[in-house]
Amino acid sequence: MHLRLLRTARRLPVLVALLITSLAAAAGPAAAARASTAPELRPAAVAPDLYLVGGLSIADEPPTGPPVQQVGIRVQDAYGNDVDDHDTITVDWQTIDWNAHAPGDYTPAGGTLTIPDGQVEGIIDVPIAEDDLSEPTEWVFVLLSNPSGAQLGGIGPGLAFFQINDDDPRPQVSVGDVTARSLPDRPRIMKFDVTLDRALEDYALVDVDTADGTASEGVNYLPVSKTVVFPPMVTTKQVWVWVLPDSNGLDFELQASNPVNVNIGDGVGIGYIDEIFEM
Ligand SMILES: [Ca+2]
Ligand SMILES: [Ca+2]
Ligand SMILES: [Ca+2]
Repeated sequence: MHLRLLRTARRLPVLVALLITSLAAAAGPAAAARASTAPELRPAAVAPDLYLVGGLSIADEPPTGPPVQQVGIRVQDAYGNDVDDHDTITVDWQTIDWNAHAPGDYTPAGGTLTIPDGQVEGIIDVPIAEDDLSEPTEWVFVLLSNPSGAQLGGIGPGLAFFQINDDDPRPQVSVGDVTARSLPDRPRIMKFDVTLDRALEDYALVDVDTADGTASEGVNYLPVSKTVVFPPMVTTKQVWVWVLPDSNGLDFELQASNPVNVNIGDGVGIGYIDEIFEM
């Protein structure tokens, strides 16, 4: 083991010298070609460096049917200029979920894209799905691979992506009413349902605060002030309020405010502290 290390160490200067020699050899003709101004000395068969560049395209979730989103892949030189004079270019492609998910948001797709001579752009078609779900803005990657006639460029490199804008309304958040009697000897809990009228594929927030009606905070109930968090696809959360003894016949409110990602529907729940019969 030590002998092998020693031998490698002794060869290092030789290896470095070989590397420098080969780099110099590789750079030599190119440097000479750049330095020369005589056209006849330029290598005639050297094609310009071409790159396949995918950008961001934007799709709208359609109201009906599964229309197709077109993702453009452009042929550009090293300076970002479009190039249409090139040999036939081919590249494989494949869709990949980012925060959009196939097949609910789009139809997964893949294939080989061909960009003929004379065209500066090739188009990839991806079907977009329709749903009734309220969603955040979502993105899908299109991963390029195995290019022929050009290199992978742009972000990634070799990545394009497209955005899907949702077309479904935001949920409405409501606070339900609660009726319960207070107990003579101890506090009891009133459970308010805070609900979304439709599912949301995103987080939703809303503040809730108690407010006096005929009942007074600290005397008939303990005040609550908090933020209710709905994780994605959760439509019901409960807020508990402690009602103090001997408060029957009075009422207070639980009020919603400051919604995030939702709108407020019936934003006031009434807490009726009443003499109802309980099983
Ligand atoms: Ca989605
Ligand atoms: Ca929709
Ligand atoms: Ca939707």
